[in-house]
Amino acid sequence: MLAPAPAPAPTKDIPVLVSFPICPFVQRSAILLEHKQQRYERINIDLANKPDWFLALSPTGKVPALVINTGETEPSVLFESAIINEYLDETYGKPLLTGNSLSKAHSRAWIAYTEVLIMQQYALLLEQEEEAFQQKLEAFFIALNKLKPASGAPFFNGKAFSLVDAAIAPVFTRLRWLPQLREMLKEEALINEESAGLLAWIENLVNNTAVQASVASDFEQVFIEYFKDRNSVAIAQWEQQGL
Ligand SMILES: N[C@@H](CCC(=O)N[C@@H](CS)C(=O)NCC(=O)O)C(=O)O
Repeated sequence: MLAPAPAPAPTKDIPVLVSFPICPFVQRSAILLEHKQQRYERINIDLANKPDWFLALSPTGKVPALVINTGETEPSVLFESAIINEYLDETYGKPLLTGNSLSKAHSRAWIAYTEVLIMQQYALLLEQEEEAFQQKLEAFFIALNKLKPASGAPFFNGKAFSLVDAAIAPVFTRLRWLPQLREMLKEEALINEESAGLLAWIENLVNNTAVQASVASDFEQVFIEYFKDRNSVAIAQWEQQGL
C-alpha cells in the first residue's frame, strides 16, 4: 500500500504528474516528459484509497492528472493522458504533432486505438482462468497486429518519435510478461513482412531512453506483486518459465 500523498504544490513551470506506479496511462505522459527532457515531479497516489484533494482536482478520479503552475493564475489541472500529452507536446520543446489536418487526425486516431490495446492487455494480465487467458491472448495478438508502423522505420510515423509512440510504448513495456505473445509475434514475423516491422518497432521502443526512464526503478517488482495478488495466469506462466 502507498503512503498517503500530500496535495501537489507545483513550482512554476515544473508540472506535477499525479500517478499510480504501474499505470500505463501515466507512463504515456512520463514518456513524453522524459522525451522532451522537461523537469517534472511525480506524486503517486493509492487508487484504492484516493486522497480527497485528488477527488477534488480530477472529475474522473483517474490518473494521470497533470497539475501546472504557469505563474499567472491558480494551478491548472489537466486529465486524460492523450490530452495531457498534446498539451506537453505544444508547451515543451519542438512539437511532435505537426503536419496537415489529415496527418494529425491520423495520429490521434491511432492514439485512440492504443487505449483499446492498453485496456485489452490489462484484462489479459488480470485473467485468472487458463482457457479465458488463452482466448484473450489470441484476441490481443490480432488487435496488436492491426498496428501499422511506417515501413522500415524506427518509429510509428517514420524517423521521428511521435505522440503515437508515447501512447503505445507502455503496452510494449508490458510484453515482457507475455512471453507467449512475443513468440507468436516472432513466428508471424518469419512469414509476414508487416509483422517483422511491428516486432522491430516494439524492440526499438522498449529500448528507447525516454521509455526506459518513464518507470521507477522498482516498477518490475511492484508490477509483479500487483498482478500476483490478483492471481494472474500471465504472471504464473511467466514465473514457471523462469523468465
Ligand atoms: N482514459 C484515461 C484512462 C486513465 C485510467 O483508466 N487510469 C486508471 C489507472 S491506470 C485509473 O485511474 N483508475 C482508477 C479508477 O478508475 O477509479 C487516460 O487516458 O488518462
